[in-house]
Amino acid sequence: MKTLALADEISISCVVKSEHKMRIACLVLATCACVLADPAINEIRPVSNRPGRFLALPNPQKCANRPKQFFFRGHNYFYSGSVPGLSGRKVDWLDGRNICREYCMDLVSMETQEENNMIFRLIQQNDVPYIWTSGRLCDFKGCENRADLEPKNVFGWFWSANREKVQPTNRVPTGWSYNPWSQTGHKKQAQPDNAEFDINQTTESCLSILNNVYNDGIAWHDVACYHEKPIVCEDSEELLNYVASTNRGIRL
Ligand SMILES: [Ca+2]
Ligand SMILES: [Ca+2]
Repeated sequence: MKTLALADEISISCVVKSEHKMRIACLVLATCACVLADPAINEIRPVSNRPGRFLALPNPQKCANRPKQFFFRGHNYFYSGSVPGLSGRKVDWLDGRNICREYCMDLVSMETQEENNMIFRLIQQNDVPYIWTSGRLCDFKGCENRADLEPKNVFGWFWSANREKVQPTNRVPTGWSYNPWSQTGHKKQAQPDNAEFDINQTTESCLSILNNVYNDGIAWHDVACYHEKPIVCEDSEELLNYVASTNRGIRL
């Protein structure tokens, strides 16, 4: 079974960048999904021993007291390795999202080169081997018959945190001066290369930043989602707004 959380499935039709009405509709749908809190999930794992996993709801108390390690363009961020109680923890991609979501955050999304440079610097300065980001391949239910997502390895990536498309993987993104995807990896090919599929038929559906694992510096790689890594969380406006609107007077 290759399905993802309902919140992602519902909103995948919303993977369009700046259609205002569409985005409003997506926000409403995503919020409903949060409120209903029953998105069934079966994660892609070679051996599935954790069926029926869910997307976590935000915890108002944790949102109000979330770690605010650094601040950029209106969002707070933290690296799990710097947070007491989380340092030393490595988690798979969905657990990573859920740790962040309880704090009204989500895994980090690098929509601009400036934000990406900041995250690369954090990784370099803290000597972090790798992290999860919210990047996800649209390869689950709801992604079929979408000509705009083909071929998937070029046009099929999006940021789960806000459902914005990741720019095409095979060129320098518009507004950037370099391609953040590594030009090498396990198969000595440019990323994303879906290399693990050849080994055990597990798709590399999640976006990780690796620190020089292939002697390639700090760069983006597609990686199978079951691998366990530290995380960087970034404020989720959607979850913060939801908690603010349902908890009168809360200071976030
Ligand atoms: Ca971001
Ligand atoms: Ca790869």
